[in-house]
Amino acid sequence: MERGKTKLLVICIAFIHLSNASENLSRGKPTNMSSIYGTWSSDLAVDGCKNQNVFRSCCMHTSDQGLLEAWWWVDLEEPIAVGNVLIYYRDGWIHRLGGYEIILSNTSEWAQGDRCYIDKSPSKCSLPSLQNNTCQGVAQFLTIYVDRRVKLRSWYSRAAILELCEIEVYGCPVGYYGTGNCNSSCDVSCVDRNCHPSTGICLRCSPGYYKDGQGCSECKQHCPGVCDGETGVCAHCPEGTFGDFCKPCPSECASGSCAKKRGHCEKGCVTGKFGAHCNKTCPENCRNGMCEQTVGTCADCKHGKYGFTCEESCPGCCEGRHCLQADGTCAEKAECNDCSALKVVFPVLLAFVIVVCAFIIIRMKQRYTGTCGPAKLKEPFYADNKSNIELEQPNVYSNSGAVD
Ligand SMILES: *[C@@H]1O[C@H](CO)[C@@H](O)[C@H](O)[C@H]1NC(C)=O
Ligand SMILES: *[C@@H]1O[C@H](CO)[C@@H](O)[C@H](O)[C@H]1NC(C)=O
Ligand SMILES: *[C@@H]1O[C@H](CO)[C@@H](O)[C@H](O)[C@H]1NC(C)=O
Ligand SMILES: *[C@@H]1O[C@H](CO)[C@@H](O)[C@H](O)[C@H]1NC(C)=O
Ligand SMILES: *[C@@H]1O[C@H](CO)[C@@H](O)[C@H](O)[C@H]1NC(C)=O
Ligand SMILES: CC(=O)N[C@H]1CO[C@H](CO)[C@@H](O)[C@@H]1O
Repeated sequence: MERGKTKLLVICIAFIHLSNASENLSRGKPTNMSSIYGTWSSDLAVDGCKNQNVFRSCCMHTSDQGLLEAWWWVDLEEPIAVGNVLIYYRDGWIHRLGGYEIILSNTSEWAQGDRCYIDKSPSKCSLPSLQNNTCQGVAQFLTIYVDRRVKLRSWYSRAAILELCEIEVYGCPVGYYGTGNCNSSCDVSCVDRNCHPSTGICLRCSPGYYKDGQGCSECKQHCPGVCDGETGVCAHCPEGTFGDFCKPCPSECASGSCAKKRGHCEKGCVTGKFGAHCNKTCPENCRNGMCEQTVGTCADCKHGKYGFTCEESCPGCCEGRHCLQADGTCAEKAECNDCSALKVVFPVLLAFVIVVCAFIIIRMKQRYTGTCGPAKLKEPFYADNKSNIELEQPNVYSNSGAVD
């Protein structure tokens, strides 16, 4: 409840600021300081009078009694995203400001606050009486502090004394930005809606977002809610993703998982693919499309092919058959010869046999014409004789009973 009310109040105040945006955020705000000299009170540093002559009653002044610390603060009355601070110092007395610090805090206990600026000017001449310093952070109190407990440089005053004529704090109420006009809203992706008062860049990004140029971007798709606010690097990538931003593993990795860092496929590739990222295709003649992952040599070749990548055809007789992958020699030599016998020798042989048979048949036919076959074989004597003599012989011998 209390928190909600405060928020509402902040929004209302912010709205007032929108309508008076050109006003310095420190002007007329409550102030305090460590000690006072004469009538030069702390409020004179936010009265809008920038005259740097201390006798014009435009500057505050702390005690001149040789104190070793001096401070002055302004209460901005709400958390302000501070951008820069203008300091108008008393002319001619800048050695008293040397080595000063600007401190941002949320309470008047400024010593525990953040030092947003520390002067390190090497000489009096390098510290002009009008200072314009970048001082970034969210705070309600802004303190100027001089410490002479240790005198760091010879040109510094011995005692700590502050004579601020005007302090202008530039910034915007938390949640708004705009140059000299806080009329733009900081993005929701900024932590607590805090952004740089003039650029609108998030001071920090909300959980689930990271700094991305001017704004904050959502953590990458596969890195749900847990990335580094500055770099966007994922704290933890889920299985199946890799790299700083949890990119999906290559789809060709076996079992869809890959090395967390660089995304190479540790568990091999899906069939037909090879390479560290499994994005290369195995040679087409690998048996079953499978090849070795690093260089893509085939584990085995399709029938009729050989070589590391199975580009070569098995020679001659082995075509369409298996030959050794290493050198192409036929794996089944005998079968290979049979194959050639059948293909070449058999038809020739067949033709030859046919021709011979035909010849014999013709010859035999010629011999049998008008004879009584069997007798002829029993009469070797007459083999040399003329056929008409032979023709008459069988009758003679068969009649005599010499046959059998
Ligand atoms: C202002 O500072 C003085 C010490 O210099 C302190 O005693 C006093 O309480 C402070 N006032 C406020 C309102 O903080
Ligand atoms: C003041 O409080 C805000 C939150 O309201 C916080 O963001 C900021 O860091 C604080 N500033 C300092 C100087 O502690
Ligand atoms: C102070 O510096 C800021 C940037 O740091 C700049 O925008 C602004 O104009 C300067 N103001 C003066 C009066 O020089
Ligand atoms: C903010 O004010 C400036 C100048 O007054 C104007 O140009 C700009 O459009 C305003 N932006 C918004 C968001 O109102
Ligand atoms: C395979 O992927 C790697 C890493 O993404 C890439 O460098 C390479 O060029 C890709 N190769 C092919 C053939 O696509
Ligand atoms: C940006 C802005 O509003 N600046 C004003 C701060 O206050 C002084 C007067 O003290 C004006 O002169 C500036 O213009």
